[in-house]
Amino acid sequence: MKKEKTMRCIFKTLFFMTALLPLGALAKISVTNPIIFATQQAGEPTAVFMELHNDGNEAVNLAMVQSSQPANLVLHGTQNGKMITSDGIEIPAKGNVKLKPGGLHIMVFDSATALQAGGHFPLTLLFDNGEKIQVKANVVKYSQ
Ligand SMILES: [Cu+2]
Repeated sequence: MKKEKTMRCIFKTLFFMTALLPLGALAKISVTNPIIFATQQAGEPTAVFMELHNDGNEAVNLAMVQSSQPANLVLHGTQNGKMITSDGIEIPAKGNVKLKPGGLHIMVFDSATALQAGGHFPLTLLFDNGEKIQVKANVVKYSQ
C-alpha cells in the first residue's frame, strides 16, 4: 500500500515536469491567507498555514511545495497529536481545505535564515491537476 502511494507521488512529480497544461484550462485552485510562523534562528522548524479553495468539479491534491528560499518543505498531517508526513493534501470538488495548527500544514525545515514577523516567505504550490500557484506567506508571530 505504502509503496503504491510513493509510486503515485513520483508519477505526479514527473507529470509536473513534463506536461504543463495550457493555463487557460486551469485556474481551479485559489489560496487565501497564507501565513508562516516566525522563527528565532536559522534552521528552526516552522510551519505554513493557508486556506485552499477548489472551484473545479473534481478533487485536486496539493502534491508538492517549493520555495525560492533555501529550506526543506514537507506536507504534514496530524494524527493522535503527532505530525505525520502526507503524500498530498486533497481539496474536495467545489470545496475548501484549511491548513491550521494541530491539523494539516506545510512543514518548513532547515531554513537558511530566521524568519522575522512582518516579512514574507515565497512558496510555489504544485497541484496534481497541473496547476502551479505562487504565493508569499506573511511571517507572523507564533501563536497557539
Ligand atoms: Cu509538521
